[in-house]
Amino acid sequence: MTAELDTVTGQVPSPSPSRSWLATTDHKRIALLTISTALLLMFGMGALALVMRAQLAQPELGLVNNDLYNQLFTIHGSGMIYLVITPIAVAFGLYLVPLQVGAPAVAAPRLTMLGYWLYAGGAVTILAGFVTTGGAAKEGWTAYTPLSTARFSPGFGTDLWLLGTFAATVGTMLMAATVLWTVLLKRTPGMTMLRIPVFSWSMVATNLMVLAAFPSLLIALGMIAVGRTASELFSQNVFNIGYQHLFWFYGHPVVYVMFFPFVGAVAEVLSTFAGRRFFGYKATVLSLLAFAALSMSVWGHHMFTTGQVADNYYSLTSIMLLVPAGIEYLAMLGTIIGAKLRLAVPMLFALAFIPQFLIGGLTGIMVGTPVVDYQMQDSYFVVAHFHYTLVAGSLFGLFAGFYFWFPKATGVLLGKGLGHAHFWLMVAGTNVTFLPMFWLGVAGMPRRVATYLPTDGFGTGNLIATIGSGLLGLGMLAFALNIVLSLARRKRVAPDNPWRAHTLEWATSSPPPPHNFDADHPIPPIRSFTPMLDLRKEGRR
Ligand code: HEM
Ligand SMILES: [Cu+2]
Repeated sequence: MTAELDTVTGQVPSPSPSRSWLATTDHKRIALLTISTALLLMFGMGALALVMRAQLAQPELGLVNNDLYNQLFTIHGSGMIYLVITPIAVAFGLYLVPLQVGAPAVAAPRLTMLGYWLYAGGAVTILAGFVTTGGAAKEGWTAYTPLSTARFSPGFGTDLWLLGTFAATVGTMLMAATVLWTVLLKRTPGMTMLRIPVFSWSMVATNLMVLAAFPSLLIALGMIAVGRTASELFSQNVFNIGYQHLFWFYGHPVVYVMFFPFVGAVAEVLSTFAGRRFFGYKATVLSLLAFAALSMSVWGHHMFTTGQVADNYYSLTSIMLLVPAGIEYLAMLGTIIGAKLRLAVPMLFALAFIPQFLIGGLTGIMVGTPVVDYQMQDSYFVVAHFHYTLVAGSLFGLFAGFYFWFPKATGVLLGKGLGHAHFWLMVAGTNVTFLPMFWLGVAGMPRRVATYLPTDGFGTGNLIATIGSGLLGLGMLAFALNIVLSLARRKRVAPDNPWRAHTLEWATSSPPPPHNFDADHPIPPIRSFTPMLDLRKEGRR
């Protein structure tokens, strides 16, 4: 945008504050808009989960009816995936990658901004379903056919959901593409590919998966749209199975899109608070890329029980994922073992991530084994498994990164007391909510049911889970309060590098100037992936 000189004062007029945010081309502002929108939606989707948990607390409660319950789990699940965790994951990269690789701006900033607007518009479109006469979409986040056809899911809710999910997905893809472009082509001199930080590498792998996998979702959604007008399409089973292939070709990699960036964040936090370089940098980079490639070959494990896929093949590739995952775990452990750890709030979240995410990963290997999966399919065991990966894993990594980079982005540190309250309530809440669900699943409780019978014997486990979700709710309140109070009081003003971290973004001011580095905050010489640590070792900072 060329700013015109004011002929009277000779100064460049600054745009109005709202315009400078809503039509900004600064990657940091676009990212902060995305993260704020997604956090608001996270509270909304979490509130829907609390209603579900209240309904399930005891057998035969009548808080919500079956129809509304179906809307709740559909919008909760699809909202969390399409509108909360995936966009935040990509937006973390949008904020940080240009800073970490020393670029003054993101490549194609207007395309990036369009991405935000498509995403925000998509979110509004999906939620608008709640005010239509038939209610919001109710066929689950997977929208399997023929359930999602006009015959079984009449009403505008599903149409709005299709449109909104499509728009939000295109928006996320635009952001991912411009970040990838930035890393590949806009690095500062000296910043070779093997000197970009682990977090930026995790975003390279993530964005590659976004670009490779998300188009498949767009085609799958398009297929539903066709089927909603030409209903005979899905009377042929080949199209129903075909839909599942297209959906899961997207659906498995997206799970990794929702945790790679947070593994990257945890890696930066662990090495900072251990005061060491990240252990096994090259092995981690290779394993991230191998992991991303392999993730494109396992989708059929979601279709074992259709009897239409080669179980042995998909089981083998799924179990092979243990190799790159194991390398990343060893690298994380190698970074912290024997080091003197500083237990600041970001580090607490990063440390809890390690064992909790392991539970999600190992139970994934269990359901990746056909004999186990035939038994567990569509039970609460699966609900427990994926919430361990998404809540106990991704969300904890997200919070580690959030507390870590909040001072860089805003110039103030988040409060410690509320940070600790948030952390401990999350640890207790997560495990009390989701651990009993493994046993409920083994005992035979199916997922996506609005209630159960007193004779089923599911009452105790569900009551415990509901109490846990109350703790999670309190934890999230502490988090919200912490953000609001820290920003309003601005008591703990952040220096440039409050944690003594190692990577390039800490060389600039907090918050960074519009073009990331300036005369007061020049880019230091880049000789490794830890330029700030190098400066400190040379005694220059
Ligand atoms: C924070 C606390 C959370 C609680 C208490 C919670 C609770 C629930 C409940 C009760 C269900 C319904 C299970 C069923 O009937 O099948 C559900 C489904 C689901 N949740 Fe969560 N959830 C939480 C967070 C998350 C997060 C952060 C994600 C992340 C991406 C997520 C993703 C999903 C998905 C994908 C489904 C499946 C929806 C479907 O069956 O279509 N949840 N959750
Ligand atoms: Cu999968």
